[in-house]
Amino acid sequence: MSVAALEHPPRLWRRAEPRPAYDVVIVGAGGHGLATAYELAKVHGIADVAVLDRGYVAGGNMGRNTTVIRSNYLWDESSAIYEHALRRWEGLSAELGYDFHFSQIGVLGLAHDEHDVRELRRRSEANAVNGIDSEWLERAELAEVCPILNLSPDIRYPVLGGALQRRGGIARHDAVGWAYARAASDLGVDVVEGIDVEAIEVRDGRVQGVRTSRGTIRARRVALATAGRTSLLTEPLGLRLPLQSHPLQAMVSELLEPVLPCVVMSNAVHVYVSQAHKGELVLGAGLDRYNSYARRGSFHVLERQLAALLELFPSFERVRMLRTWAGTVDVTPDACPILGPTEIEGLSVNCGWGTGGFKATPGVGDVYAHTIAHGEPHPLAQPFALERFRAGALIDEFNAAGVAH
Ligand code: FAD
Ligand code: PYC
Repeated sequence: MSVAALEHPPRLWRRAEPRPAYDVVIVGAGGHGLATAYELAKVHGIADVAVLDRGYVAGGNMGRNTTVIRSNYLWDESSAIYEHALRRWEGLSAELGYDFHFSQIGVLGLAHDEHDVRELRRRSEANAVNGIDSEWLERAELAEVCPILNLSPDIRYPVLGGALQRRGGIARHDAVGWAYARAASDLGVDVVEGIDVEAIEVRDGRVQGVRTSRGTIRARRVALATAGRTSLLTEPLGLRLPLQSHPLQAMVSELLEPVLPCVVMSNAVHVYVSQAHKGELVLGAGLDRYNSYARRGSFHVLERQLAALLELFPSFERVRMLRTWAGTVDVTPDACPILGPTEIEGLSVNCGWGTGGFKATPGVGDVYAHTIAHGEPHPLAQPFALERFRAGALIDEFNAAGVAH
């Protein structure tokens, strides 16, 4: 391939100026907003769409996550939507014409005590019933999957076994956002960066549009894809969402030769780690416990995750960390999303993905687009309606969420 062919084009998507009116305004140019716009245009023929972002494409959680993709959730409702997404991931690079390094290197969840063993085995069985690949591996079998993992019985929390989803993996998160932005833009969607949506305009119970830092934009339908900042837009409408926003931090190391063959996650000692294609270790841990919209977190969370990393991988002792950052994640009382229309006609919400929405991106795209296009939830979204908090039909996925909350 010539050097010119390898060069990145100067712009991937049109630099759009906001127009005074659209059929659909999507707030948030993270993966979810962009994937939704793409599906609206491609599948439903609705291209009179603007995606508005106060920052830049994939500058929110989309470009800040640790890129773990898997579908091994416990309950039928959630494993169905995540598996739908995983199947979409498997063909997505070809569909969008962009190589964002989706790699099914496998995701291994470790068990360190009897409770972990019971929960991971239970989840593997539940996954098997739903046709989702997940294998329980005894300690002796783990060395084959991850030779550098510390399997000594003499550590603080010895590894007792693990659940492996071989079809799980990683992808380059920001490039996924760029791929969707380009595809949506090519289909006529306006992707507008640097525009703050200050309020949603509602009259007589019906959405009218949005008031932004660049003037009012009228819209028949407004769809939020604003993750940790969603309540800021819904509260003034009297629409209270059971969401708490927390910082979630991550970090990357210097570049290493390939050493880590799969994603490894441990809820007990609390760290999760993978190796990106370029060679960095990408790792994270639990939430910062307090509520905050600030995209920074506390040092002790970083310190503890590094201690956990060294316990599991003593060979990383001299690895230097290059960068830390944080995103604002939106956590619900059952660690599941809120997805669907609201009591305000024309307004729908997609939020509450918390620490796990990157993997859902392509699934959210078509499920949310369907919801917006038809004014009613896609069958996969139905269990995730806001109504479940009134009805008490919660879907507890805290164990499968993979991040201590
Ligand atoms: P975002 O990408 O955050 O997009 C929301 C956008 O809305 C932002 O760009 C923001 O600027 C914009 N916005 C907000 N308010 C306004 C406004 N008023 N006006 C205009 N624009 C606005 N998930 C996984 O599946 N696997 C992981 O390994 C994983 N690791 C994570 C690690 C970290 C450190 C973090 C922070 C998150 C992680 N997640 C993970 C969660 C995942 O990143 C999110 O659930 C997912 O990216 C949410 O996608 P989104 O498009 O809804 O949100
Ligand atoms: O949802 O798998 C996940 C995850 C891993 C790290 C953060 N979230």
